[in-house]
Amino acid sequence: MKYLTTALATGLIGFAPAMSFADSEDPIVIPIHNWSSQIVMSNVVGQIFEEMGLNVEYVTTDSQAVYEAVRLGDVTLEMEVWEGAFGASYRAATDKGGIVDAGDHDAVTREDWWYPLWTKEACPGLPDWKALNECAAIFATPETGSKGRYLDGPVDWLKHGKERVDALGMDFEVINAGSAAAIWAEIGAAEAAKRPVVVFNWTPNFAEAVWPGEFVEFPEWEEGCDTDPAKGPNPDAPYDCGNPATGYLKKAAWDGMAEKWPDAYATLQKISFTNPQIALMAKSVDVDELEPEEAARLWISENESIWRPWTAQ
Ligand code: TMO
Repeated sequence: MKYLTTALATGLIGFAPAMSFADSEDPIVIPIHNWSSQIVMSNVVGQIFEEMGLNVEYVTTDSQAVYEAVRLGDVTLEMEVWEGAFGASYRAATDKGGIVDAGDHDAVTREDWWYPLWTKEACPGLPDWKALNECAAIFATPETGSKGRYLDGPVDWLKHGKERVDALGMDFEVINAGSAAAIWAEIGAAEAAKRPVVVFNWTPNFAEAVWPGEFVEFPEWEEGCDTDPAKGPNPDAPYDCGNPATGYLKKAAWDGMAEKWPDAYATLQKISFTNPQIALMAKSVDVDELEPEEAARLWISENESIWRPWTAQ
């Protein structure tokens, strides 16, 4: 009664958000990783949940270990399950139980070896991987000796660059970047002199609007290429294929989420971002230099007609 009186007196009831009486007041735990679109999108979703009157907590986690954390309910969901980087960890967690598929985003994804278009002037046979390999010497650096330098992603993205180089007998040395920013710095440093460079990249991302470029075409991905040596051109080794060229981008959740936060789970299932939306989330941080929370607030304020319907029960 005291609460009600106070609430009436301060006019709070009239302005109360669409409070969810069914959902738990415990915080929904949202994991944050090391690339910009995932951080911005996770904040967007967290802010949507807060608009619904729910509590949210963010934790920085390893992008492979997170699937075990979701399965155990230590974190509640994952907003960006990229098929190329995380399909194997997601499948492994699914096989153990405790993690559910909360639906795919509209976005179609690709993650693989990539070069800015000027690289093709020095290696005209691109994007074919065999042509790239014949050009390996133009990518050589003091660090890699006679071999070409390939800058792979940070180790937790587990791109298996080394395994691929071995499986396909390539004259490249794989170097893991310490962060996504190191990849953009490598491209930027090569730009003025139009120096050939090959790095890990992905789409949707901001990079495609900044540096026109192409993915290297490796032997086409087939299911099981990362586990079954028989798949792909080398009968004796796994990882002898490119990553999926039209991969999924999935949302995943702890299987207890639907019961503990039913409204939030229903909203999560409806959430779907497109390639341009995700590229813009990355740009807001990597080019426009907003803080991810700020970028998310901006997205929320400019796109209410998109996200509000996701919250309707
Ligand atoms: C996981 N990533 C989108 C950076 O390839």
